[in-house]
Amino acid sequence: MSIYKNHKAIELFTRYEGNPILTPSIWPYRVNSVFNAGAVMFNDKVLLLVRVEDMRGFSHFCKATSDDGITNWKIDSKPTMESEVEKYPEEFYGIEDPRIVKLEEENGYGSNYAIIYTSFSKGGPLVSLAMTNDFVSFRKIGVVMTPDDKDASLFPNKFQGRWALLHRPTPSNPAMGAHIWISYSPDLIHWGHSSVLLPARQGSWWDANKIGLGPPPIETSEGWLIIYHGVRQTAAGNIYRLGLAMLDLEDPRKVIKRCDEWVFGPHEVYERIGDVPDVTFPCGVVVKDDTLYMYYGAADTTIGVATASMSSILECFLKS
Ligand code: M1P
Repeated sequence: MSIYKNHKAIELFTRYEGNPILTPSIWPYRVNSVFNAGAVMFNDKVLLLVRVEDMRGFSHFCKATSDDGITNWKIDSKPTMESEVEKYPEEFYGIEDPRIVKLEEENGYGSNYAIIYTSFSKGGPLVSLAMTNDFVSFRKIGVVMTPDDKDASLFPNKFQGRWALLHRPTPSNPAMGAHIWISYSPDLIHWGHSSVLLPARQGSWWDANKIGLGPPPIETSEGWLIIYHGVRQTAAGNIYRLGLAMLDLEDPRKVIKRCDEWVFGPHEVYERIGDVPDVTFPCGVVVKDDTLYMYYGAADTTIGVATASMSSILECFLKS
């Protein structure tokens, strides 16, 4: 139920009327919350790698699959990918917010899928990488960006022989703003040639001071579509809304366009009330025909899905 009954703000995405589609109450084991899931098409099903927060407050990942990406989710009966603190001490306080990318070029690991996620280390959040072919066994590569850094994803292909990573380092001085950066690597391990790609705006903008990547970059005829979150700080707390940008297909350091208005934000009760109120936070999409399915964490408690046609998304770039 929306609290904005006759609200005239037009949002690009349409929420599934049965939202939220995944909740802690349907989980096969005892959990606090399920949110911020990576998404991919796998064996003709939609596969979500869901961030699950346990009753200690630590997160792990659990797989859920569905034929239509909306209903009849089959959820693993136990955690699918967990922290391994002995081998990977950076995962001390858990693993969070996975983004899944099907790699289209040889990567040296014999794996098709990269999972880029936040490890919550004793030194703060950082970016980690794991590989898989089957979403049953995972090969962890380890840390790729040191703290504080999160909200990261690879692109599926290399650019002039180098992998590219979008990520969001947080400066020690918050007044500097937290921006989306791009970095490059020849081998997925050694990263550099870093630069700010999308800066957080300032003042009263909806995406002032802190932004972060949402799902992995989406290849379109017009460029790499980026869905990102902007964090509006208010006297009542933060509001996590979503905006769009388009990057050049050949050279993603070039921002072709960034839309001014947000395209999605917390309206429904399950988005406005939860462990962290007023949060819409997608980490994964799948595209089927002309429809983009966006899976988003709602109030850090449940998962919703919203859809938009790719053509209507591309039209946004003509308008603003
Ligand atoms: O609570 C909202 C989100 O806060 C963090 O995101 P960011 O650092 O970009 O503000 C993350 O912890 C995320 O998991 C969480 O949903």
